[in-house]
Amino acid sequence: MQKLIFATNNRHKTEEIRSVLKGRFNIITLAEAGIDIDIPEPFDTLEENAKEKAITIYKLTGISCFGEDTGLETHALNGEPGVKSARYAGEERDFTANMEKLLNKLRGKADRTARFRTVISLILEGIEYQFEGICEGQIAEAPRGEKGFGYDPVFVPLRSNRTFAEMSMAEKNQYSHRGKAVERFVQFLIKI
Ligand code: ITT
Repeated sequence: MQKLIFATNNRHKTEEIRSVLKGRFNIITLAEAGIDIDIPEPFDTLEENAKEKAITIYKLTGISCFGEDTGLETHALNGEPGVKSARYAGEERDFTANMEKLLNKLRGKADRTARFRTVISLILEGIEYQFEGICEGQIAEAPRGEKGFGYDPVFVPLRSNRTFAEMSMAEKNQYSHRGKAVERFVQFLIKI
C-alpha cells in the first residue's frame, strides 16, 4: 500500500482525511514518523504554504508526503481571514478568539457569505501536484455545536441549516472543502 507522510500537526485534519481515505493509503503522521517540528507557513497564499509544508517534510525524510493549507474567506471582509485564519486574533491560534473576532467584524453586515478553501500539495518522488477543494456557505450569527474544530461552529455550508460543528465527521466530509480536495487527490493516486 502507498505510504505517505501527512505534513501536519493538526490531529483534526488527520482524523478527517483518514475517514475519507477509508484505509486506501497508509497515512503516517509527523508524530508517528518521529518528527517534532513547527511546520512553517510564511507565505500569502494557501498554494505556497501547502507546498512549503510538504517540501519541508520531504527534504527531511525523502519519503513521499503531502501537506495542506486551509483558509476561511468571507465576501464582506474581502476574503478575511483567508490565509491568516489560524492566527486571525493573535499568535495564540485560539479557535474561540478567532471566531469572536470574525463575528464582531461581521456584526450588522447583511452579506455573510463565505467559503472554506483547502489546497493539498503532494510531493511524489520529488514532483509536486496540487488539489483544491472549496465549500461555499454562510457565517452563522453565533457559534452552534460542539463537534469539529476551528471555525466549524460558525460555518453553515450551502444546502444545510446546521453548522459543521453540529454534524458528524462523515457528514461534514460530504460537504467540506477538505473532503473534496481529498477526493481529487485519491482519484489522482488511483490513476497513477
Ligand atoms: P497544519 O499547518 O499543521 O496543517 P493548522 O491548524 O496550522 O495545521 P491551517 O493553517 O491550514 O492549519 O489552518 C488555518 C485555520 O483554519 C486554523 O485556525 C484551523 O483551525 C482553521 N481550519 C482549517 N480547516 C478547518 C475546518 O475544516 N473547519 C474549521 N476550521 C478549519
